Order: sequence, then structure tokens, then C-alpha cells
Amino acid sequence: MNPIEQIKDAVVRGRSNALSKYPPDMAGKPGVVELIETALSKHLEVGKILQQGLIAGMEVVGDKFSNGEYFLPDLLMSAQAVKAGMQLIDPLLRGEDSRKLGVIVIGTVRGDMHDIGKNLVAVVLEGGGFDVIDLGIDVSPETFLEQGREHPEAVIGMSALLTTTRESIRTTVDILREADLKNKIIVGGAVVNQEFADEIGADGYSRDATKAVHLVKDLLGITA
Ligand code: B1M
Repeated sequence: MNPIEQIKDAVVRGRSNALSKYPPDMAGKPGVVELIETALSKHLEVGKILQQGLIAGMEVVGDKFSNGEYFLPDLLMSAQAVKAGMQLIDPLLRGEDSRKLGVIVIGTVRGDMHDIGKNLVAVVLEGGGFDVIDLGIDVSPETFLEQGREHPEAVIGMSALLTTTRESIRTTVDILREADLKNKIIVGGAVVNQEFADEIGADGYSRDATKAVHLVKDLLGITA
């Protein structure tokens, strides 16, 4: 297995680091943290580590959960492994470029605790030159409203992973529109698509983190 495949495998197995006792059959073996350190020391691209290692691993975990092979504790261990890896590559993805193209206020909507995808979007946007205000998870419409008022130039991004919380996006967009906020709104997450975005009157939809950067640039008329 090459280093990126090893990272992906460690995510699938939910192995964060070499000291972890989980999973028991991997005791003493490196986890996501050590494997990323090795990959970086070999000058492997951070983007590849993210896309083909962490995200690809999490996709496998998602499939295993969906087909009943994995249960919630498995998910949590893998999510923790991704988080540990993200902490390591986050500063590299953000880069040192200090030019700021605009402000993004982003959050996972009310009732929803999923933040892996939203965090990726936030980091990639930051790496793309935007200032990102991350409101976290379970964000109420009132908080989005408050932030929209405070940052009238900001693009507001909402993420949802549950069929039920997709409706929180709709409610939040309605509240922002009723308050006559002029902020552009983008939406994303596994239960969201372009059709839904159009239906609720969002300004844009992106299916992944990289496309979110292009979408925001388009909405703000940034050509660079
Ligand atoms: Co949950 N979960 N989960 N979960 N979980 C899903 C989403 C689910 C599809 C699993 C399944 O049943 N097959 C299912 C939802 C079904 C549905 O409603 N349609 C589900 C469920 C049911 C639940 C619980 C209700 C389980 C329970 O308690 N019985 C519970 C709900 C808790 C809550 O939120 N209130 C729950 C809990 C959890 C964990 C806490 C264990 C954990 C979350 C950990 C965390 O986020 N910190 C978890 C996880 C990890 C998943 C799966 C396995 C993986 C999600 C993920 O991180 N994907 C997921 C199954 C799956 O996806 N196959 C599942 C990787 C991530 C990189 O992708 O988030 O889609 P994603 O983000 C992508 C794009 O969507 C996009 O870009 C990202 C990167 O490219 N994107 C945006 C995301 N946000 C964007 C915003 C944008 C633009 C693009 O602009 C603003």
C-alpha cells in the first residue's frame, strides 16, 4: 500500500494515532497522524492526502455504515481519525497567503451535528483566500441572522447531512430572506442538491469543498 492508501485505510479502521488502543488488532501500528507525517516528509501533496486519503476513507466508512457493516462507534472512531488528520494538514491547506477575497460565514444548521464536510469546506475556502467565520454545528437561524447582519458583505454557507435538518436550511433561508438580508447564500451537504437549492431560493449549491470555492468566487464576481 502506498502512503495515501495507508492513510485511507487508517481512516476506515478508525485508527487516529500509534498510541491508540483502537482497533485492538492494530496495537503499536501507526495511525492517521503518523502516516500523514510520513507522507508530508515525502513531500506528498496535501490536497491528495485530503482527497484520496481522509475523504476517500470516510466515504468507505459511510458506505459500510449504510450497508450495516459498521455501527455508530465505528463511525465515531473514523470521524475522530479524520479530525486528528485535519488538525495536522489544516495549517498547510490554509497557506500563508494573507490576501483576503471576502468573508464567508459557515455553519451546520440547527439539529445537525455533522461537521466533517463543513469543516473541509471551511478549510478549503480559507485556503482559497477567504476569511471564514465558522459557527460550528447545530446553528440556529437566529445566529445566522445575527451574523448576516454583522457581516452584510459575507456569503453565508449552510451545511446539512440529515433529511430532517435539510428542512432547517429551508427555515433558515426563509428567515434570512424575510429579514431582507442581502447576503448571498450557498448550501451543501449530502442531502442537498441543486434542485433543493433552487426550490428554497438559495443563491448557489456546491457538491464538494473545491467546487464551493469556485461557486463563491462566481457569486462575488471574482475572476482570479
Ligand atoms: Co451520521 N448520518 N448520523 N454521523 N453520518 C449520515 C449522514 C447518514 C447518511 C448515515 C446513514 O444512515 N446511511 C444518516 C443520515 C440519513 C438521512 O437523514 N438522510 C446519518 C444519521 C441517521 C445519523 C444519526 C441520526 C444516527 C443516530 O444517532 N441514529 C446521528 C445524527 C446526529 C445529528 O446530527 N443530530 C448521526 C451521527 C453521526 C456521527 C456523530 C456518528 C458522525 C458525525 C461526526 C462529525 O461530523 N463530527 C456521523 C457520520 C460520520 C456520518 C457519515 C458516515 C459520514 C458523514 C461524513 O462525514 N462524510 C454519513 C454517511 C455517509 O455520508 N455515507 C452519516 C464525509 C464528508 C467529507 O462528506 O459531509 O457529505 P459530507 O461533505 C462533503 C459534501 O457533502 C460537501 O462538501 C463536503 C466535502 O467534499 N458539503 C458542502 C458539505 N457541506 C457543505 C456545505 C457547502 C458546500 C458543500 O456550502 C455551504
